[in-house]
Amino acid sequence: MSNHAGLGAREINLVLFGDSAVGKSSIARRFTCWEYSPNYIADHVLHRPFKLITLDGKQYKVCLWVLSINITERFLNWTNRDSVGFIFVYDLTRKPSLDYNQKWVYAIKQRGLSNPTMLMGNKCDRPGWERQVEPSLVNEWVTDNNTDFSVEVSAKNGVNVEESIVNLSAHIVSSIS
Ligand SMILES: Nc1nc2c(ncn2[C@@H]2O[C@H](COP(=O)(O)OP(=O)(O)OP(=O)(O)O)[C@@H](O)[C@H]2O)c(=O)[nH]1
Ligand SMILES: [Mg+2]
Repeated sequence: MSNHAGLGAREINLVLFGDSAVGKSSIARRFTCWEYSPNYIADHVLHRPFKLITLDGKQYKVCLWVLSINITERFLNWTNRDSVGFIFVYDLTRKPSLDYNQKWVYAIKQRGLSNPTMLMGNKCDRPGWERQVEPSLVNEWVTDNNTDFSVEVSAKNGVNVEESIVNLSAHIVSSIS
C-alpha cells in the first residue's frame, strides 16, 4: 500500500467503471464532498477526487478514479495492484448499463487481476416503476462474475454511498495487511 507523503495517509484506490450518465461523478462527489447536482456534464478525462477516512485508528486516503469511456481501456494497464478495488457502476433504471460492465470484467480477468470488486446500482431513489434491473438479475450477475460485493445506492440522496465505499476500503485493507 503506498504512502502519500504530503498527508501521511495510506492510499486506497477505487476505480469506477460504468457507462456514461450512470452517475460515477455524482457518486464520487457525494462521497468526497457530500454534495449533489442534477446537472449532467459528461466527463472526457480522468478525474480523481479523494477523501480521508479512518479505519481501526489509522488514516487512509480513499481515491476514486472516475473513468470516462474513452480512457477505460488504457487505464486497465494498472500496475499498483495491492491497494486497488474495482467498482462497476450501473443505473438501475437502465439495463444496458449493467450489461456494459461485462466487457470490463472480462478485460480485468484477462489481465489476471483479482482485486476486490463491487457491483453498484445507482439511482435507487427513482420510482419503482422505472426500475429495469431486478435483484434476481443482480444475483445472477454477481454469481457469474464472482463479484465480492453488491449494493444499491443513490448519489442523489446519499443512501449507501459512504457505507459501501468504506466497506470496500476496509476489505482491501484487511486483504493486504
Ligand atoms: N435520480 C438520480 N439521478 C442521478 C443520481 N446520480 C446521478 N444522477 C444524474 O444522472 C446524470 C449523470 O450523472 P453523472 O454523475 O454525471 O454520470 P457519469 O457516470 O459521471 O457520466 P459520464 O461522465 O458521462 O461518464 C446527472 O444528471 C445526475 O444528476 C442518483 O442517484 N439519482
Ligand atoms: Mg462523469
